[in-house]
Amino acid sequence: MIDLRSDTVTKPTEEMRKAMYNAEVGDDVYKEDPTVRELEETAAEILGKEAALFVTSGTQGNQIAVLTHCRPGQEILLEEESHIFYYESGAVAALAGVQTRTVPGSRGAMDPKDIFQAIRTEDIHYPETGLICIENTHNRAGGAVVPAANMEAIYSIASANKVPVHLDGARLFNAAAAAGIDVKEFSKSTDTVQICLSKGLGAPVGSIIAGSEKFIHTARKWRKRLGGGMRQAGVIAAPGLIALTKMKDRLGEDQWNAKVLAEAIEEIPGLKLARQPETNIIVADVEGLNITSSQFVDQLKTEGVISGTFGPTFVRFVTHFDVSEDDIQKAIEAIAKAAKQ
Ligand code: TLP
Repeated sequence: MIDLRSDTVTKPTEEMRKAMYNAEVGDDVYKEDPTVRELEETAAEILGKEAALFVTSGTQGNQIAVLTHCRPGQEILLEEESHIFYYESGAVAALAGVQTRTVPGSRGAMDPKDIFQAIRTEDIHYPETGLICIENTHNRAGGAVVPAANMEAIYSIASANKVPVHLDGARLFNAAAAAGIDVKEFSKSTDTVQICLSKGLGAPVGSIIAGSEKFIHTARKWRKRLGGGMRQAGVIAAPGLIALTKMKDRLGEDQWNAKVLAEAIEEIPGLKLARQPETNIIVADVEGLNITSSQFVDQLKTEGVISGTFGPTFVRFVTHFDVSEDDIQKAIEAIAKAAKQ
């Protein structure tokens, strides 16, 4: 099977497994795990922040950020198809007790003018704006790169209004690879950042949140409350360290494979691209085949390729470390066959 459902499906490399075996460990709730500390320090440096915290998942990282920045009854601004709004099971309402105010995006980028308009002024009737969330790359926009200049413009409006900015950078290294810039060019326009080690970077588990020392101090407490205080977590931090330091330089390969796949999909009768791919995510529209996305996904599975539904007629394909150039050629043939049936 060629699994193009998500870049979350990557298996740890041999080097990662060896690092897990050899990892020096301690009790991380007492901050005594040297491997976790090394991962957190390395991540903070790469992201240009004072401190960082190793968390269990991207969702946990985003939720800890919202919980740490906000108080119940506040409002958060976020793009209308952002992961925090769309895919986190309503957690911001269930856990942080904040309400969401969504802002439309163009290829995932919110217009700074809309952000300016949406920030609440002081009024007894209004909730306070507690946080602005940006997502980069933007998953539902088809892995689109939110330009650094757009983030800078939003950050400047946010700062002028004393509203913090959180970046859901689950695939931030993909954005940096596609834009040809350092991740700091994005993270500098944020107060806090969440990055996933377990997506394109290939670690088996874990995410990082980074921000000021003060923020991370409180975030650590929220992580504990959520049951995310881990003990000898060095065994999972060790592959994360390899992901962070060695795997980010190969993301261009995934993006190249995505480009090859997207160009081929465009040529298949009945299929069209729903989004222009910029990184490792391709969204195809199967409406022209007069079938639903789930029917297409089922059909394609019988041809040996796993994909995911992304709307009634949208199908998502994600390239990653465990998919070779050769697999992409096989996937193209399978997609063409499935589209014919
Ligand atoms: N995204 C997953 C699914 O949840 C949709 C995927 O397969 O793409 N932020 C963004 C932008 C994400 O895409 C994801 C995962 C997360 C956060 C959450 O990360 P995890 O799965 O580690 O909780």
